Amino acid sequence: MADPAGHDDPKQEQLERWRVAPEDTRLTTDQGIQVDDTDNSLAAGERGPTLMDDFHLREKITHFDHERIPERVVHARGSGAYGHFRLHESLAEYTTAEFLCDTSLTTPVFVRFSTVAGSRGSADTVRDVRGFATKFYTRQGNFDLVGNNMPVFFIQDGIKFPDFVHAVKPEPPNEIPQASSAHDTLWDFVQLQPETMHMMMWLMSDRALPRSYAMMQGFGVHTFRLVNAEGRATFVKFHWRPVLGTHSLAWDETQKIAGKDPDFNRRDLWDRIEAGDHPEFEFGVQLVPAEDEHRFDFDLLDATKIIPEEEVPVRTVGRLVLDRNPDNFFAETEQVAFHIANVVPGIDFTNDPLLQARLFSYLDTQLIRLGGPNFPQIPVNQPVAKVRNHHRDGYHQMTLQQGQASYHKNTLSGGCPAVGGEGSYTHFQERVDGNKIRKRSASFADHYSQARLFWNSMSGWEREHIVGAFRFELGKCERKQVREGVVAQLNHVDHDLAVQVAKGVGVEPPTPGIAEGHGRTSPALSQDRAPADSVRGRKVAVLAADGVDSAAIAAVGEALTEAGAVCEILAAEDGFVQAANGAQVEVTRAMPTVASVLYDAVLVPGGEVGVRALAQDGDAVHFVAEAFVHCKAIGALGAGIGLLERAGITGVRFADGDTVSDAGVVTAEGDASGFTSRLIEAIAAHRHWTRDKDHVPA
Ligand code: HDE
Repeated sequence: MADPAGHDDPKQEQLERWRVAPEDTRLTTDQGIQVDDTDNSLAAGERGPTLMDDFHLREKITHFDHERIPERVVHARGSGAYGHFRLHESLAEYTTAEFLCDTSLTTPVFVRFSTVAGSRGSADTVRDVRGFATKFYTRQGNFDLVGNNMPVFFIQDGIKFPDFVHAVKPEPPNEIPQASSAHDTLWDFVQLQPETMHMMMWLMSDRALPRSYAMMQGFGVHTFRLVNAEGRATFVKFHWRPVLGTHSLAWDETQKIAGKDPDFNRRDLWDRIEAGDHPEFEFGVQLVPAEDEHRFDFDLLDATKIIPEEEVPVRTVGRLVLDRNPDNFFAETEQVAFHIANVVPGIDFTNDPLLQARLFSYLDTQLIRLGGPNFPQIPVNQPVAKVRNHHRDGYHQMTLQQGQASYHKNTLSGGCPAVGGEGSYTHFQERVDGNKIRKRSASFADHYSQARLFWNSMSGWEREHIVGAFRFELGKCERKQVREGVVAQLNHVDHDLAVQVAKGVGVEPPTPGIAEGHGRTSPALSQDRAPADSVRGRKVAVLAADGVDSAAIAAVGEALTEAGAVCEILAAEDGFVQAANGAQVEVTRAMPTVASVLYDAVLVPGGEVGVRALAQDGDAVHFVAEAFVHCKAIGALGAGIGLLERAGITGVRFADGDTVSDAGVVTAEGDASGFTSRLIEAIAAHRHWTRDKDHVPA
């Protein structure tokens, strides 16, 4: 089977034998017996009792009763897709992992994106870390890169993970709040565990609110090792970079989306792939020679630290394309089992104590979640490499192992499966020597320098968003001492930040002088620098009513669609609107079924009569005002400008003859020449965060 780019795809070939289509089939029991009636139970007479003989009823109900499995203890809410990884620069100098050496290979992958704290049915757009887990089905076996969209973590040692997760999850007495970190237990944990501070800066930043799974970075977080043919090891950090840039939603918007469309990111991923607008990510590595292990002012084994890109550049060596939606959510996305210990020859671990605990946890958790040791046989989990071993039996064993010998060594099966040979995994021979102690290394002690580096590297609007997030979250904490404790911690990061947060949450501003300003920045950390040159997959709402200028819709709409955007025509009611020239314009969606928060941009075409109708429609006025407040691109043509004025977006018409009245607001009175390209540019910029929007109620 070939992928959309025409390459052979051994994983899809393997999955093909498990796929079952409903066409031309008849309903049967699990035993293959054809069923004559599945709507009425077998009963003794029309009003009589149901009979035990009804094996179909019993089987149907029993299977239904057992449909649910435990959700993941963290990362329960997720969405997956298949895709392909292609290498364009060989890393053979550093590793023997074939898929990182041979640039002619295409490696099939399955990726699952997720939120962390919420339950399976929680909303996508909550403030949270996002999981970015990739299973590479390599010819040497499965390699799982189980990462996040933030490059650091809350804790340094895995033994704190249950404590941290208990603190962030809903509180025990009442299971409130769902999928939210804005509550006392999390922030109580934070105030007492200063190693969380760097990650909390990321979590309070816009990184926690991705616009799309196709617009967020991914990080392996830990330092891993690459090992080459000579046995030489190089430290490595893994990176994913979205080709569309790293872009985020506005906080107010995410909260509204959570109600309007809780599946927002899931739907976006699905729709992009269905539309052929395949999410793409560049794969990069930061390489650190073994002899440089102690070169940094932090410890490479400390997962609360990044290696600033300015110190060790990210080398881009490959690309991931997601191009196929799963056939069945449960069978694939729910049953996929990632495990950080799934590595191929040439990739090895380090002694990062967070990573070490993960090496235990993932296999252990799958045993309860997927009900026994044979989950690697579930189709989505099967490697494309051959599996041969002496593992036997257990629940749901699918393999018909032949032969008498299920032990090594044996003569009865000719000594097979044999051990070793070319391509066998050998562990890196690290020398380890030490006393058994429970003690955090002194090299892990600095919890504030990189939190400060992050803050220093933010642009003005990013800082505003961070302060707003801290104020929101701490403002939800009932206990004043928790708020005070966190402000005290923030004062170690940056005094100005601490004061701004303190003011918002009714806490006495701390005294200056605790934080040692190192003045360093890492420009790569700011989203202000994200590529913003494409409208691929951007959703544009075109507001229409009877009397609309249909020619403008056609001309601008066509240009936007050609550039890769998705235009939807919204009107008060579904069906058609009658254009000014008498033409019928088909409505994509009725306005009451959607909301401006579900779009990236708004276009108000001209047409005097149509615009007058929109100006009297509260939904339409609110639509534009809200898009303005969320800093989205807004285009208005001719009479359409009137709707912007009605919405309270001031200074539009009379901006000293200039047609652009505000960042990202694009207008044209008569001749629309240049309008479309300016609008496209404004949409590609993603958001106009510096816009003065406080005067617009929405
Ligand atoms: Fe996980 N994590 N984790 N984690 N994690 C799980 O495994 C765990 C950590 C991450 O889409 C669980 O199958 C421990 C860091 C992702 O299926 C569980 C520790 C990072 C996913 C588990 C960590 C992650 C998980 C729950 C601290 C980023 C979702 C269900 C020692 C590098 C994978 C499951 C998917 C899932 C344990 C810390 C990422 C319980 C003990 C750091 C993306 O095994």
